Amino acid sequence: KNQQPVAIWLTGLSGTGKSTIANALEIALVKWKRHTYLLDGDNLRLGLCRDLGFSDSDREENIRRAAEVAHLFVDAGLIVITAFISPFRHDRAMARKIIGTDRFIEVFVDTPLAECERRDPKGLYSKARAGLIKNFTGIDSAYEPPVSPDIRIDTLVDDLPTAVGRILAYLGEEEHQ
Ligand code: GGZ
Repeated sequence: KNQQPVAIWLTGLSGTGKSTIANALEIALVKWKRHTYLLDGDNLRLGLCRDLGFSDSDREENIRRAAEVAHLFVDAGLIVITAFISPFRHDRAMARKIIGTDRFIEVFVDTPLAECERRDPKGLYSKARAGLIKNFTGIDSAYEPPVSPDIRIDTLVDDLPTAVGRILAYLGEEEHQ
């Protein structure tokens, strides 16, 4: 049986490694000869969502548009990988509804805030602490962790190949249902 098209929805704080996991997962799926599309803030916030900032309502609209685009690509038969902070449960539930409950795989990329701040690859946390960036997730804007994600990746324990392997294993299991 062929792999069902799905959206693999990564959620987690800035600096958890969502994009790194998304990229590595895409490479692995292409090796499996799957057609994939990766959606993230880098390709959406520069174009389709360039009018949006980081207020709660702008994030909601960002996630709504991302989910609608993901839905189109899933309909076209692609495996869509998304890498948005998507901090609010309500917005992730909306994304699940838009894409289709049975075609939405929620992956919680779980890294403690203190570790994200320690890594701070783009210096954004220190800017947020200094008040130079407002509404920064984890500092002065909430992150609501998933209550029952399909997959949880603990980046303090799981290295990149392990994380990708967990997602691939989940997809493989789905395939045999
Ligand atoms: C969170 C922000 C903010 C604020 C700019 N809060 O680590 P990054 O840089 O590359 O990823 C973050 C990205 C988050 O965009 P998303 O579209 O994923 O967010 S959401 O799902 O909440 O709509 C970060 C950068 O944008 N960034 N300002 N205030 N992240």
